[in-house]
Amino acid sequence: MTVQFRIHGDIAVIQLDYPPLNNLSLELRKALSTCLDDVGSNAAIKAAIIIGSEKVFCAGAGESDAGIMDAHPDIRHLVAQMDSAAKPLIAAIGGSALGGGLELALGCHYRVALTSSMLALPEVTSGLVASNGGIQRLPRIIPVARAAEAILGGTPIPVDEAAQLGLLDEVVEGSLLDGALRFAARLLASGKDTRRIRDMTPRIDDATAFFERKRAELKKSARGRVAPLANLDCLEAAVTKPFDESQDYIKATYMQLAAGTECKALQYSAFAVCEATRIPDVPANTPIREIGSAAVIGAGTMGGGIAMCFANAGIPVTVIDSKQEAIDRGLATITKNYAATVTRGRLTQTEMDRRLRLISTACDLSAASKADIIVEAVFEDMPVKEQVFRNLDAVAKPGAILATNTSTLDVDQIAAATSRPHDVIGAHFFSPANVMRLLEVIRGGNTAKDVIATTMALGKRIGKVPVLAGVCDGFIGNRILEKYRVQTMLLIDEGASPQQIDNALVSWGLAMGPFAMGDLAGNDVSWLIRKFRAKMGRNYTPNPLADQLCEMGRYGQKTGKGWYRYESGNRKPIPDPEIETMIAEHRRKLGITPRKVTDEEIVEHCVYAMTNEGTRIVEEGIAIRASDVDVVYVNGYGFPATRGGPMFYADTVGLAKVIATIDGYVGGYRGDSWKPSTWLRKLAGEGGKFSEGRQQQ
Ligand code: ZOZ
Ligand code: NAD
Repeated sequence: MTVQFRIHGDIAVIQLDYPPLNNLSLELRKALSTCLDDVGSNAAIKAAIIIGSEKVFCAGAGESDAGIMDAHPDIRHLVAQMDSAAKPLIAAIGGSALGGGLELALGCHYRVALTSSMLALPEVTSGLVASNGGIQRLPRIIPVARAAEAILGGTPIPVDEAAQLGLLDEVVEGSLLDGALRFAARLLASGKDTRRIRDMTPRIDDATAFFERKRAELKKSARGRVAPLANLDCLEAAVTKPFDESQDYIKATYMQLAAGTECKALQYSAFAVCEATRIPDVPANTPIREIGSAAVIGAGTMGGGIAMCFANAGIPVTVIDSKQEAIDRGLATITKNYAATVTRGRLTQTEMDRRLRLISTACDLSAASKADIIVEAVFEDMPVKEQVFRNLDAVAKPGAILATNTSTLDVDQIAAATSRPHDVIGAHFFSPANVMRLLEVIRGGNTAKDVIATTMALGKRIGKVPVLAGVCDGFIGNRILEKYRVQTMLLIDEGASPQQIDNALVSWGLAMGPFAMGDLAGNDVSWLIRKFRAKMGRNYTPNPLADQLCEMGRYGQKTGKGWYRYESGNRKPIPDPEIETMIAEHRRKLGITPRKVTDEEIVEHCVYAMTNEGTRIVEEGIAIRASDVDVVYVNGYGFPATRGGPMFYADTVGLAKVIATIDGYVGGYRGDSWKPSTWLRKLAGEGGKFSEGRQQQ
């Protein structure tokens, strides 16, 4: 069944019944169109209600096959049929009315909704535009400026506001159907008739000035994205041109966007996240351990954020640190972060209090004895971690998962400090741990399969995107980061500044440049890693500037100074002349006369360094597939999903061009820092793509 048709007195009820999301499949569209014809031809029916379930009205197209989407009646024609119906149509919205779902509701003459409903045109977030009348009707029923905000951000319009703006005619309490029937009866009694949004006039004072201003704003903020500007162009056409005239332009723009790289990259990114949970030797039916409580060791930058992840998911967590002042500071930071979210209106005070109640603290490791999972987040120092795991082995209950948040260290060596290496795993969170979606799960040589399955499942439960990696120095993410940061330091040698590098990468689409990111994560963490590598004589690349920075106590945001300086209570990086002097002195010592480095070469050096190392990581089996590298970078390091990730991006550039560019670097300044990947060269020679093979053969 796709649609149910009932008659209540003189009101027809057309119920979308196509679980789980009432997507606008061809079958549903045909059935709905037939019901609309029946309403029109039955003289006893005076009005009709279109309703879904109380959880979902309709979540849009849900189909990307152009052939099926274009088959008659396509969504646009179905909405037009509704719009031109001779009897009042009322959309009764429960739950989500997203994309095509909201477009369907906008094709009705009236709309009522439950308070729990979600109304949005999120197409821009998929690199698309709402081409079935949504972008034309929304700015006719609510003010253009507010419609622009909702369309360009793809964000929901809260129900209360929707009612106030006229997008909803009534907010229903209790049963949605009863409320809609009452509304329809009142409507008929009042003698009101159909009311077509397409005939309304968009509300805006000076359209030319508005769109000019918006375009200038977007050019700055879109950071290489195509869809936001395309949406703005369509919105302008929708507002300034007659309804039918703008329709063809919007449809053509949709087709262009759907065929474009940005939309494909976003589709790929979503697919890659699902793919990452497929582990060949750990099938989906692997039993998992029950996780009812957690402990986190270390109340520093990461420990606090990790504790928030557990509390946010309703899992009680004990934070343990050897120092009471570290606990006090950690708890204060957690409270401050929650309070900021409350202030922004994204969390209620009650929910904040509930989450804080789930977090307890202790100074003694024995407080972890009842936890089902213990995540260690102490200093990045092997002897310290080994000691913590030795102690945990003595106190943790049998079957508890012992996880380390190490950034780079050998998980097998840490596991060897315990009598239960099969229970030990890496659970690598990313800074800020409460915000970044990635959870890099590191499988040791002895890690039990149920421990892997449980940690991957727990990752999903706490709202993360889990990706499995093997043991090596830095795993997937930081091993690539190391190579990328080497390039940034060489670009500094040559003449670039930290802010030029950060700005170039942010303008290209990264959420944050590498220097601001170092300040966020703590430059002291990498310093500890360098010292350890130097001591072990393994994987050590000198970084005199970063060492000097740490010797000056410039650890980053946590000390108010790093590559930038920070004003109290503000995370905005401010360039600091002290750093310019330090860099100038460094170049003088190297005997380098600075040259002009272009933004293009900054982006190319950095991104190709990621691709090149990502390739090796797949070749060595540290990552299961190339798309896992992309998932790590998009969800853990702010790489733009609109470019897919460093591997997908290389595909879009063309692998032959990428390897030729890298070969060119080998002959340039510190060319010895590049080791062009043999797999990349082979694949380029074969005319292949990472996103076709995905898995290393
Ligand atoms: O700028 C966004 C971003 O995604 N930046 C990239 C961050 C990144 O790359 N992280 C990875 C660091 S590397 C790492 O973690 C691995 C590691 O092992 C490092 C170890 C050393 C390396 C060894 C090398 C060999 C970001 C999400 C940060 C901010 O987003 P927006 O620009 O959209 O800003 P807002 O203001 O809208 O923030 C969104 C929410 O995030 C909260 N937030 C921001 N900064 C925070 C923070 N929370 C806690 N701590 C911070 N520092 C902010 O409050 C807001 O929260 P809600 O709840 O109000 O939404
Ligand atoms: P941090 O210096 O901010 O915090 C470490 C905390 O551990 C301190 O509060 C310290 O008092 C406590 N501690 C030290 N030894 C302890 C012990 N024996 N018992 C109990 N507590 C102890 O460090 P951080 O940045 O939170 O990093 C912690 C771990 O997470 C490191 O392994 C680091 O590599 C990793 N990591 C860091 C980041 C980042 O961005 N900072 C990201 C991912 C992973």
